[in-house]
Amino acid sequence: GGTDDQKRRAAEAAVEAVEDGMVVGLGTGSTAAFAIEAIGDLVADGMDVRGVPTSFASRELARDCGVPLADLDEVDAIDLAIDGADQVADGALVKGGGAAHAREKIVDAFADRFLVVADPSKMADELSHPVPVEVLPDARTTVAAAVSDLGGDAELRLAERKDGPVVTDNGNLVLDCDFGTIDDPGPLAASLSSLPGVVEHGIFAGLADVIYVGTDDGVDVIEL
Ligand code: DER
Repeated sequence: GGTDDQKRRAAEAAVEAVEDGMVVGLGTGSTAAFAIEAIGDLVADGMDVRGVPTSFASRELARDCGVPLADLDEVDAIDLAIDGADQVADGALVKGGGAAHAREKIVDAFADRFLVVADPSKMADELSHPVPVEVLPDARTTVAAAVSDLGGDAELRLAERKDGPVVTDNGNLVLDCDFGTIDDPGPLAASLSSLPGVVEHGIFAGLADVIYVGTDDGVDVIEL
């Protein structure tokens, strides 16, 4: 993965787009965390910003950083969403490393502008990262079988400091589905969405508006 300096540079560059009065979608992961901290600094300087968190983790961090929170049903619009990615290729993303992609996709897709914050290790010519798929617990075997029929290899995401599987904020499980190189993410995304028991998958195609890539000496900004 990238360095903290690269991640912080990407995050702080994206946060420059935050203006007084905005509602901002708060992404999940270590890169988005730097954005939440930077938004906390703006609030401390007197800016009126409300954050819509995408996970338990981003909600707790926003609280610690003093970012006022709003729920999705309290806001009319989300001006900007700032979120990380596990892989970026030609504007399409794989997300879900933090198992938060169900709520992330709701917020990121609803936002008027979706800004992705990344480091060079995330950038690729084609998507090849295993695709996280959140499933209803009872559907884990039927979805795994369907993923196999689609040419993928589904692996139940096990927890690190808990026996058994990772359980999402929504109480579901995650299958990490390795399809190898994904030549055309759109159709695969549609196939995954149609599988019974799939809550959400981590292919974010056609959603991102700008990619901020933090490098060792600056930030590359890719307008999509
Ligand atoms: O879970 C997610 O979707 C995160 O945004 C993830 O994709 C990126 O996390 P990172 O910034 O810690 O690499």
